[in-house]
Amino acid sequence: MVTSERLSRFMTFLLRHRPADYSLSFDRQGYVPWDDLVQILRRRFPELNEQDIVQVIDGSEKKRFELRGTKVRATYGHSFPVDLGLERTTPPIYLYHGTARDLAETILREGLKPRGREYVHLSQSIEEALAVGKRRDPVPAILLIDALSAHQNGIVFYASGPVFLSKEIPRRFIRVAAKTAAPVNP
Ligand code: HQG
Repeated sequence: MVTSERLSRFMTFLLRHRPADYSLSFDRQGYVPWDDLVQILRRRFPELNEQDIVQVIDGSEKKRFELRGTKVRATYGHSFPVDLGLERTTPPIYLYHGTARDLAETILREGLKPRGREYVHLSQSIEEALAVGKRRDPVPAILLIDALSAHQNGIVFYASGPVFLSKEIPRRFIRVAAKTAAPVNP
């Protein structure tokens, strides 16, 4: 039986990155037909039933997926242009970004950029940023973003579930979080 984590990972891969090896047709909002997704997932995990997929969607604390009628999409993390219909939001005073220590040094010099994705992703808590950063570095660096100040200076923020998104954060709004997991220059 496939774990829900593995299923979730494969779903985010399919829905965020539009891999050429799988024939899924995306609309402009990033939705694909539910039945087509189910078919691809079943081909990979034959024992899967639709309820398992719904559970992954409903069980995602980060609200990674959105099921609307007969279509489904990823809510963030896309590496191709998609009209998510996000509403601008006023962010909290601070947001956090967890990353590898070497990348943090570049970010402090250049600012935060979306790299392979459409947006940069920001966390509401140091704990969440730590979890994000640990994907890249066992002892990640945690950057503190002066989000409200950036917003007041024209940087646009969007909320997607608990995740905040922005196109780019200039370096003047970024510093090392006081309670960082590790010094950026150990
Ligand atoms: C780095 C997952 C050098 C940035 C996570 C990050 C998150 C720079 C990497 C969500 C840079 C991009 C997104 C610069 C940014 N120079 N490196 N100027 N600006 N970077 O995966 O934030 O759990 O696209 O630090 O948990 O790691 O899968 O972004 O390391 O919420 O739902 O470039 O994806 O969500 O990597 O992760 P990513 P991320 P799920």
